Amino acid sequence: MTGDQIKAIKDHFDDIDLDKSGTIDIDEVKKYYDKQKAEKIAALRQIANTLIKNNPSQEAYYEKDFEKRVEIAVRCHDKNVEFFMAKDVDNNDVVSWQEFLNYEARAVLQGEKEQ
Ligand SMILES: [Ca+2]
Repeated sequence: MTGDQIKAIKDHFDDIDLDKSGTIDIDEVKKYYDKQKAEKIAALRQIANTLIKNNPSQEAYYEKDFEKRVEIAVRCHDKNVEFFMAKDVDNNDVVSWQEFLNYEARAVLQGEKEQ
């Protein structure tokens, strides 16, 4: 691990740790993924609008398709939150910097090995 890699992990941690308490709780994780979900849904909406504009007779189909994709985005959000909280190894309901670093460092090293 280089200093830059650790700094990138720390920046990511600080992004999620909204109240800068040094630990991440489930509300902070939800807020973090809520933002991603909102961006994803906005992007899906824009794609649907473009498709409908180009092919108005298929509007009902594109609307259904949009709704399905939103459903998936919502399910992904819940899974992401659950998956994130699995980093809480000592089960005290918050993810500490140490837990986060251990997990992310492992992912980085795993990625380097696979390249
Ligand atoms: Ca916090």
